[in-house]
Amino acid sequence: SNLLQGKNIVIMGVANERSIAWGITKSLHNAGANLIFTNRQERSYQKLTKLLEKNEVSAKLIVSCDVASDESINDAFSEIKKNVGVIHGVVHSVAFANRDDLKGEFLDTSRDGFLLAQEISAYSLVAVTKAAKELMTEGGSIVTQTYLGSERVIPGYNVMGVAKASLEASVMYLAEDVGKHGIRVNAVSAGPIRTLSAKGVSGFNEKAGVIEEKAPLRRNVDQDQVGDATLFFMSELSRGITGEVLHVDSGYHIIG
Ligand code: 0WD
Repeated sequence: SNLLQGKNIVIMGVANERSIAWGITKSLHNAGANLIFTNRQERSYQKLTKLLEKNEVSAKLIVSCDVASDESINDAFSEIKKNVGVIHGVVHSVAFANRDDLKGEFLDTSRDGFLLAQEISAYSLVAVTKAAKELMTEGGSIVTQTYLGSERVIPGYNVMGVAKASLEASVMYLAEDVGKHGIRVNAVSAGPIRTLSAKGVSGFNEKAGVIEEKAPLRRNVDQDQVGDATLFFMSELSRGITGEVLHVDSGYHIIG
């Protein structure tokens, strides 16, 4: 398709081939988007350039960006402005919590662990939206990635569930602020997918098993399905939608 022909879209959070952001990359690339990537670590940069080469996807630009730092975010978007100019979309696919806080009881979460999860997984969307807005002079779409652990207690998800609740509330408030500039902000709530980050959450296999047993579609979702839902949010097909959380989870969230 050519749903995103001529659109410049920033993708944050490709760590490797299993990353949700990589599934999104494939969908947006196939829709004709020009892609700009940000990643945190040198290691991810090496992996990303190899992945792009192997899949014959050409990046317009790759810049480093640690969302823990306002300076890093501002430098990244300045560089994007200098090299690309106007952007039409941002995919925010980053989160982090200490491994120790993703097992046992939520009650044991430390002050630092709580704040870290909030900073990287929720506040980062606020800071990124603010920086990106300056480059979105033709309007645009911002899409983040969330999980059901924000709406109900999912054992082990703990501090990240609370951070995702904060992320989803941020989606609403940001949608209100940037809506008047023609910018939409939405979230995709994916079912469990085996990625580097998912390995840090205790009980992953059980979670995936429950989906196969109980979700209406009786199967797990993959990165490509999240990619296509994100493409919908990036494209004009979703032009009437903002502040929304769309579940891409085989329908699991409707089951009591
Ligand atoms: O089951 C799952 N895997 C689900 C994940 C279900 C529903 C939602 N999600 C969410 C995650 O919570 C996250 O928000 O999807 C998003 C992407 O997660 P992923 O694809 O599962 O994880 P992974 O492949 O590990 O990518 C996470 C990225 C990595 O990218 P880089 O390029 O930095 O290696 O988040 C990055 C992490 O390193 N990240 C950061 N990026 C910039 N600054 C930072 C940071 N400070 N910390 C972590």
